[in-house]
Amino acid sequence: MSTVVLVGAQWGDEGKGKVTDFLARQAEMVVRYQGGNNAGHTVVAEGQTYKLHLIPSGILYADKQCLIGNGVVIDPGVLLQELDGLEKQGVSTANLRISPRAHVIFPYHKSIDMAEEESKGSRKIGTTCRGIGPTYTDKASRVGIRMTELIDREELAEKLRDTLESKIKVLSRLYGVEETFTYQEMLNQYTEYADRLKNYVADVSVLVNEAIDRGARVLFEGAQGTLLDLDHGTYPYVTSSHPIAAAACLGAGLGPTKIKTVVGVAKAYITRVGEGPFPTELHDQLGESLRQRGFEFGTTTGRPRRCGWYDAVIARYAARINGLTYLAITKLDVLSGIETLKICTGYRYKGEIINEFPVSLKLLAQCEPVYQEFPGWQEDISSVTEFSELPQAAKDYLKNLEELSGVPVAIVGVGPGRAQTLVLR
Ligand code: 2SA
Ligand code: GDP
Ligand code: MG
Repeated sequence: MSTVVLVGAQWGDEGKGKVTDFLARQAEMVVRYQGGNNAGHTVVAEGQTYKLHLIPSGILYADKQCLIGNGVVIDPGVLLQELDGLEKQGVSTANLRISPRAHVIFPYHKSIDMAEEESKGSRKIGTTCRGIGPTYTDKASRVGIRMTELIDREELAEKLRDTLESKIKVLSRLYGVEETFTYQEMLNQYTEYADRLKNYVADVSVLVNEAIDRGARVLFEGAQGTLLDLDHGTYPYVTSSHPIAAAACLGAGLGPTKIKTVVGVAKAYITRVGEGPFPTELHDQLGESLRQRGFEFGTTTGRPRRCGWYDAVIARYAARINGLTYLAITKLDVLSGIETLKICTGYRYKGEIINEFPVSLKLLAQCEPVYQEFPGWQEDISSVTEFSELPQAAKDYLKNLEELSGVPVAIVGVGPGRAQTLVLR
């Protein structure tokens, strides 16, 4: 491993937290480069469960530097809660650094997120209502407040005065929401946050490039997934950042020539939380059973996740968009006990077979999955430690999944714990 970008190859929640924690053993530095506390990355280590939202999943190792890049949006109250929670669990956060260029989430961003969702009615996106979209909107509109301004009292006071007034007007006039935020209260609260966070602020781009140039192993941890990418996902049912591999460069401040390997994390089936078309979704008892067995509920919001068969059209799309070197397949254990397994190999649309993931959502919504069927296995595989110990049917399922996806499988998850990980390559 040299410079590795780890991305979600589906609609998020593929198990990126677990795989990052696993790969972080060999890294010196772990970097988050997009998203915010919409993300929920679960790591189970030494019998403890950690739910990380903003802090990179490498934090559980005392000797790894963990960086939050400029591409991330930060809710400082949530970040401080996460820091306190980790310290309480005995995890040191001394090695965390935050980019001064990262944008800050304020309470009005959350109110706007909620009001926008409400106003869309049945066309709502199903956001996490954490203020992510409105914060990236402010960044693109060049009215956002960054960490560097947050930790400068005068700049914060001035920028917040300008912004807050206009946001209260927007909420009232556009959405009929009367907020009772007061400037002084918000300023006091954010000044308190700044006092606690300022020692973590450092130039992440400099740190990352220095580390790579001295030959250190750096791991970039994507949040959400390829199909939630603002450009390449199922727009408009996407997040407002770029969960794909290319964004690691933009969101941490390095050039593409420095990335060597891209690992796509995918479940052995597929899930989605939030609205939007989903060709292989299972609306029956099997979908419900996958949700229960895989414990498919949002790590941040607790929302039930929609479940379906593994979709190789999506896998091939993720391989192309991210330039995947390897796949890490998680949750193979959840498929134990199913008599016949299916993998979607293409879509049927008006009698024609489509092999490329469509752009038009209207078209995607009318696509019917074409499946290949494979025999399942009955054995509990959660204590298997070597690929060779897997039942033959599980080995064959993985082989077929690999061939249909067009990317070699390097890692297989057979449970949430660190030890429940098989290394194939
Ligand atoms: P947002 O809040 O603006 O980013 O929402 C836009 C869409 O992105 C989806 N999204 C997610 N999908 C899967 N997992 C996410 N993280 C949490 C988790 C989600 C949770 O780990 O389980 O707890 O509900 C995540 N974050 C954003 C979202 O569902 C919208 O479709
Ligand atoms: P992320 O957002 O991609 O990090 O994924 P989440 O943490 O939101 O959701 C993945 C869930 O699956 C978490 O509860 C993990 O602990 C769990 N998980 C990860 N890998 C495996 C696996 O191989 N098997 C099982 N059973 N659970 C897993
Ligand atoms: Mg998640």
